[in-house]
Amino acid sequence: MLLENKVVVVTGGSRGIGRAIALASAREGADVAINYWRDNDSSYGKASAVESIVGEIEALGRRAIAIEGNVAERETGLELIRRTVDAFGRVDVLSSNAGICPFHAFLDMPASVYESTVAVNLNGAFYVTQAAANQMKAQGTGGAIVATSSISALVGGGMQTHYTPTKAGVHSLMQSCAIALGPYGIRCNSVMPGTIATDLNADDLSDADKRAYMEKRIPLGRLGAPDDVAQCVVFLASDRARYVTGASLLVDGGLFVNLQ
Ligand code: RM4
Repeated sequence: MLLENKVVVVTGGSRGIGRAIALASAREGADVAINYWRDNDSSYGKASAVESIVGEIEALGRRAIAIEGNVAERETGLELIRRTVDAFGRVDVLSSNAGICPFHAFLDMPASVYESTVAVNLNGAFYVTQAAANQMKAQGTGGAIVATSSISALVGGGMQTHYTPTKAGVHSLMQSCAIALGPYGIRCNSVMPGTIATDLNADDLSDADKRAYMEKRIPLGRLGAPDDVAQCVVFLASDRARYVTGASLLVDGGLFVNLQ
C-alpha cells in the first residue's frame, strides 16, 4: 500500500481526474478529503457525484469527507485544511487538481472567462498549496504536494489562450515551492496530463473529427483515462518518489513528442 494511513486532500475530487486520484489514494490505504464545487453532475445515477465517491471510498474501508468550496477564494483552502485536520488529525498529501477549461476563441473572449480561469486554476492552486504547506510545516513530518498541471504548460491551444498560461503557472509554482518547502521535507511536483477523456473536454471531444485528430496524434493510440493520471499522482505522492521534488511528469501517451 503506497499511501497506507496517509491523509490525502484532493481539490476538484468529485469528478474526472480528481475523482480518480481520490479513489486511487484510498485503494493505496489513504483517508481522503475531497473538495468539490457545485455538485451538479447527475452522471453518477441517483447519488450525486460527491455522494458516490465518498461511498466508494468508504466501501474500501477508508474514511472520506467532502467539503464544498471554490478554490479561487483563499478562504476555501484554509477551511479545507482546517476541516481535514479536524476530521483526520493531519494532512500528508495535497493533490492540487481543481481546474476549469471553458474553451473559447481569443479575440472575443470576455474578461470574465479569462479571469475565472486564472482564479480557479492558478490562484486556487497557490492558495490551497499555501494552506496545505503551512499545515505540513506545523506537523513537522514533511509531506507531498502534487499539482495537476498539463501538457498545455508546454504547448498551446488556439481555444485555450486563457487556460494554457495557468497550467504553465501551476508547473512553475511547483518548481518554486519545491525550493521554498524543501527545508521542511515537503516535496512539490506536477503531473502534465495530455488529452484525458473527462467532462472537462467532453464537449470539445464530442466533435468526431476533433476526437479522431487527437487520437491519431497519440502514439499509444488512445485518449488517456483519469486513472492513467491518478496512478502517477500516487507515485509522486508516495515514498517511492522520496527524492523527487520540483519535477514534472508528462502523462500523455506520447502526444507531446509526436511531431511526425
Ligand atoms: C488539456 C489538453 C487537452 C484538453 C484539456 C481540457 O490541457 O489541452 O487536450 O482536452 O486540457
